Formats: sequence, C-alpha cells, structure tokens
Amino acid sequence: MKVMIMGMDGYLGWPLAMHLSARGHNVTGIDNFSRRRNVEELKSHSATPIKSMSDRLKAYQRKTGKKLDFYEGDLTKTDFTDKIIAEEKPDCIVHLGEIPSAPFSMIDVEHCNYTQTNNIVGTNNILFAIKKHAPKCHLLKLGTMGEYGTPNIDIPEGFFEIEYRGRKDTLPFPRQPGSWYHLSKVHDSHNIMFACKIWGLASTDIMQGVVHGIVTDEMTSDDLLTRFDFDEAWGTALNRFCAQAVIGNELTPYGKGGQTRGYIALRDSVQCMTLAAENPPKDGEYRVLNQFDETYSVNDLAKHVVKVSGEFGIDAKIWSIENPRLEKEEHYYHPDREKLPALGFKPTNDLDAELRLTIPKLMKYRSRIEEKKEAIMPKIKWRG
Ligand code: USQ
Repeated sequence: MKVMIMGMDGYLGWPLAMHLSARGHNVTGIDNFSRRRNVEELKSHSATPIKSMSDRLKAYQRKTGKKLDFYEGDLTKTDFTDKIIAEEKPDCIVHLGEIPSAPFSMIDVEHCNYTQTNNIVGTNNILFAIKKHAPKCHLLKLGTMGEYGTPNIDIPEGFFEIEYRGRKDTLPFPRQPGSWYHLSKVHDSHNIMFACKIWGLASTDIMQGVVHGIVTDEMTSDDLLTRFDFDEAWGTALNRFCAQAVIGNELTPYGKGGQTRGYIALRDSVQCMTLAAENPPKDGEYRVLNQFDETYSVNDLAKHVVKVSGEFGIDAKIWSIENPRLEKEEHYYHPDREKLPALGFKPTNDLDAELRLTIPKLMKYRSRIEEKKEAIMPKIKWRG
C-alpha cells in the first residue's frame, strides 16, 4: 500500500513510518518541523536526542535497506498540499500533522489561532486534494478522546442511538472538549464527516487517548529514536511523571487528581493505526474508533510510576499541585473500546510492564531532562 504520513517527524509519525515500512508498505512523509520549533519556544527539548530528518532517513536505510521518502512543507499551503497528493496519489493518508497541545493553545489568542488555523486549514486542504486527485484514498485522521470531554454517561464510538420526544435517531455523540486545541479536532471531525457525506470519501477518525512510552520494535538504535517531551505543554501526563521521577522531582497530579483518561502505549498506538490503515472503511464511510488501552486517574498513574521507579532505585514522591486547567477533577468516565479489538488489537503490555521499559530508557537521558527542568512546572493557566 502507498501511504503518506503527514507529520512524520513527530512522536507518533516517525515510529509509525518505520513500522509501516517494515510491514512492506511504501511510505512517504511530510513535515514542516513545527513541533521542534514549538517545543523550543517553551524553552524545552526532547529528552531523547533525536536526529535531523535527513540523518533519520539515512540511518533507517542503512539499518534496513529500505527507503522512506520525505517532503518538507506546510499543509496549510493549499498549493503544496494539492501538489504532493496529486503527485503521490496515495492509497492511505495518515494525518498526524497537527499541533497537539492543549496548554500551548491556551496561552493567548495567537497560540489559539495558530493551533486552530494549522489544524483545520491543513485538514481541509487534504480533504479537497483527496477529492480532486485520489478520491479512493483512505484518510486516517488523528482526533482525540478529548473531543468527547467527560460526560456523566458512557461514551460510545462516535455515534449513539437516542430517543427524544418519542422519536429515535442515530446521531454523533456530543463533543464537549476542554481546550482550544481539543476544539480544533472537533471542528476537523465535523469537516471530515461532511466531506465523506458530500464526496463519498472514506475516513477513519481516531479518538486517541493519552500516549506514553518510548519503545517500538523498529527503534533499535539511538539514531532511530522518536522524541519524548516532558515540559508543561508538550509532555503528556504519564511521560511527564516518568521524567519527573528520573530527575528526582516530585510527580505533579493536578488538583484532586481524579481526572480520568484513556491511556495507550506508543507501540500500541502504532499497532492500532496500522490495523486501521490495513482495514479501511467502505467508500463514503466516516468511521470513528476509540483508541486507548485502559483508563486511569492521574493519581493512579502517579502511584504506578512511584511503584515501578522504586524497582530501579528511585524514591519518587507525589506532590499534588494547584490545577492550572479548568476541568472536572472527580468524574464518571466510561468510554467504549470495541472496534479496534474487533480488528485484532491486543495491548502488548500492561501499564507496569511498559513503565519498566520507559523508566530505565529515560534514565539514560537524565542530564537532558535536568538541563530543561525549568520547563516542567505548569505556568500556562486556563483562566489566563
Ligand atoms: N495532568 C496532571 N499533571 C501533569 C500533567 C497533566 O495532572 O503534570 C493532567 C491534566 O490536567 C489532564 C490529564 O493529566 O487532566 C491529561 O493531561 P495530558 O497533558 O496528558 O493530556 P491532554 O492535555 O488531554 O492532551 C494529550 C495530548 C493530546 C491528545 C490528548 C488525548 O497532548 O494531543 O489529544 O492527550 S486525551 O487526553 O484523551 O484528550
């Protein structure tokens, strides 16, 4: 299969590119390297010393004999996106080329508009180019579980049947996100659903939970590593807790710590996206998949990190701090996750087993985390 990965330089994009290539797919990547710049803007860097794209491509070819193609460019530029899709005519586009940080989008109007413009315009450009040049191409788009928010009822996979005033219908489940970033993905979802309806495109909208970890089968050496962020905006909760433990800082569940989300290991995210790419929806179908392994509260996550880091001689402590975000700190959370297991998804490890891989790997890069430790404590506040 000919696959394009938008955002191939990112935390998910690089491991996915290697995995799809290892499975025999023909992979072309696109990136504008904005993630590297955006992390630098917040005076941080990846804990793992990642290589430039050209060095990554060379290292991958040297180790495997396989070639990954790459174009540098900005998906919000309509002519660029149109041209690469016209040239490549892919069977599948995995769209990871978005700005993925809730706190970053909450800094001010510039960061909100940058996030929303980048994400929404980029996705629309892809949709129009697919329609024009590759109408059979499957768009596999990374959305987020955060689109649903934390309602006081079970969360289905995209749609639910509802009875109201004696009539029934199957409708999109309400989206109640908690940041400008999460809202950008809601807007994307609406635009993609509409494009499938009017043009008969096939798309999978992945509602992914919080990703953690640093290990995949293809990351066999340091020059093939993906990034691992730990600062307040780009580091996700569990990865931050691991980084905090490794440098002897307290772990920081925000507020009461009952905030519950779905979590998935990096290698399982790659596994799920591969399953979705290899099992596309029908023409005209807008398919929604909830993609996570288990749900945890942030207090539970912190306890798992304390326990596993203890096995490596680290005496980690938990320090609950004031919540910089506006979110429910104790709530019901029960999302469905049935469609990916039906396609064959099997989580590789339980949480502790995955932490036993992440923590020692991160200990190797302790000095890089130390170097940017000022970026860890939250300063961006939802109320401004
Ligand atoms: N949290 C803490 N302490 C920390 C960091 C975070 O308690 O030091 C809490 C947050 O307040 C939140 C939860 O942990 O309640 C998750 O926060 P997060 O930063 O790991 O995740 P989030 O902002 O929701 O965003 C991340 C990714 C995003 C993806 C999303 C999936 O950055 O791209 O869409 O996870 S989900 O959370 O399911 O919406």
